[in-house]
Amino acid sequence: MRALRLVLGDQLCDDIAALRGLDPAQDVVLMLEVAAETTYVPHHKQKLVLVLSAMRHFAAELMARGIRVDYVALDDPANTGSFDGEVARAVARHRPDRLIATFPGEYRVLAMMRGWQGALDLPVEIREDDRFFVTPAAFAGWAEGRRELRQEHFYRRQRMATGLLMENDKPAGGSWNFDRANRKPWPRGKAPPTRRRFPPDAITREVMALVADRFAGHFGTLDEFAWGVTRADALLALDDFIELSLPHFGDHQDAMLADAPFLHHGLLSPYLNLGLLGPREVCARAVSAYRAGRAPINAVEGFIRQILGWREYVRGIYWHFMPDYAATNALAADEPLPDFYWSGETAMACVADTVRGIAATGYAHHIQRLMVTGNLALLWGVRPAEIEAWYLSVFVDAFDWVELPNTHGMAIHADGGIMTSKPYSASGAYIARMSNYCGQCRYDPKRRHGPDACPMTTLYWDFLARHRARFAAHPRLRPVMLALDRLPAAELAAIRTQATALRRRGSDLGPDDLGPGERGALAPADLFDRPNISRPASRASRRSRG
Ligand code: FAD
Ligand code: DLZ
Ligand code: SF4
Repeated sequence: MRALRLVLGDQLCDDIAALRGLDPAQDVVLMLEVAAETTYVPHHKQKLVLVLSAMRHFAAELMARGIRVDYVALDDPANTGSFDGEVARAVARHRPDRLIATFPGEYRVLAMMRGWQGALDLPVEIREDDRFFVTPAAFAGWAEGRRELRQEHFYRRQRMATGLLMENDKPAGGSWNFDRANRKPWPRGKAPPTRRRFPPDAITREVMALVADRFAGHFGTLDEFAWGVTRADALLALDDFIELSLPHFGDHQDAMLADAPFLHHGLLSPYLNLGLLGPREVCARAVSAYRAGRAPINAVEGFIRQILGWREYVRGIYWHFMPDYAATNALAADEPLPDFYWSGETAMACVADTVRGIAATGYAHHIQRLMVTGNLALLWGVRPAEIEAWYLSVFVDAFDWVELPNTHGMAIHADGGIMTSKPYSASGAYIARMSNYCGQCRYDPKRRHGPDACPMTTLYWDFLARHRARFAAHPRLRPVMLALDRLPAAELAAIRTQATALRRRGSDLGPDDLGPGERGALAPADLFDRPNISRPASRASRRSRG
């Protein structure tokens, strides 16, 4: 045999680098389901089904085209459970001249791959993953000598380099960024759109049974599994998005609505990240819709920026700064992750709805991730590794290269400002403006302390006070710092006491802690100075990097 060609679970594309030049007469494609990858964090059950079912479909498609695939299933009794073990067994089985792989999506996996040549005494070629617009080396070239690595600068450069949404070297529509038009809340009384679902086929049902049996303790439910698992499914999802949702994507990009996790978002990240769709084709379709007059510039520019800008930028940041990036903790956050991130049991309507949606679908849209669960983790001061393990576990689209910078950098500012010069911190007022959550919540987003105070708001003012020295000089935070300074000392003290009590409890006030009649009667001390509830060991501690 000539070449053994490794295809990982997030490299499911015909044109992946490792498959280029494949000789069907002599080469074998290697695909591995391994226990270590299914458990390095307690992945959502739907993520396990999505990855494993998509891998099985992809292998079947290759085989149908006459390509030899050596597919090691998770329940193969001889399966050693790790990439290292299975690659070694496959090399012994096939005795190839060389192993060809594509650059992986995780530093952890790259470290493994780099050990194979020595361990197996075999040439190992790790090819560039050219599904992305920008290579890690090109990103490093862009980053070199810059004082700040801002996404907006990177994005403009990518627009010019690719010509996407450009007209004679000028940005289409006369502006690089139309975000100001993209902050409308969801119209009151308007029903959310119905999005396409993909009913599980026989292969997916088989994987669902495997996951239900073997990963019963993992987060999330399987009942509503409706993700596509093939390229054909992903193309249908893309068609639907371009025709039905892209025209509205911009207007409501930042809106949140209870019981409606999808709205007009792309729902494309699982397909992009697994390789079932390519970023170039997705961008090209969006630009064509704009040129044909079927989608407005604010929508198409906003969408292109997410893929050509943010997605490429976070990957660049990941490979540029790893492995040290994951270890920073600029705000000295040291609180354990509250249990309600897993259970959804909280009286905070915004958090409960977001966690409920994630458990049911493996998905939350960007503003829920950033401004609800992310903002709360930032304000609460959750330890970076714990909140990052949560994000990596619960989303079907979560892979380290994209999850880590978004969480560590964008959401919790643990990188000290590499990604954003100021944290995305917000009080309940932001959530009240952009959603219908607060109307259904027993807290009041305007209250900073006291029994009805919104925990987001309490923790926001506490956050500003705790990090005053660090952020006081930031021009965009100056107005809130002035407001902080104007708070009467007694009020600030009450806020800080309440924030400490919230953290000590490890939860907000549980739904049964107060009857409606009692709310006004209890002073904060009565509510919070109780013994801490017992907390099971955090699942996040299972995560290991390195
Ligand atoms: P849309 O809103 O329709 O956006 C279109 C596409 O743009 C997405 O499919 C995605 O590929 C890309 N995109 C948008 N924003 C980002 C971004 N900030 N970074 C990278 N790509 C982006 N995205 C993931 O793919 N995997 C993750 O694990 C992940 N973790 C996140 C964690 C946090 C704390 C935050 C704030 C964001 C995270 N994101 C992650 C980014 C973003 O929230 C998701 O890409 C998006 O919600 C996916 O849904 P969609 O396809 O409907 O996106
Ligand atoms: C996420 C995941 C899971 C759950 N299972 C597998 C697997 O069994 N085999 C595999 O090749 N990949 C899996 N993945 C993706 C990997 O954990 C990892 O993110 C990628 O290999 C990095 O490119
Ligand atoms: Fe969330 Fe506060 Fe609004 Fe309740 S009041 S939904 S906790 S922001």
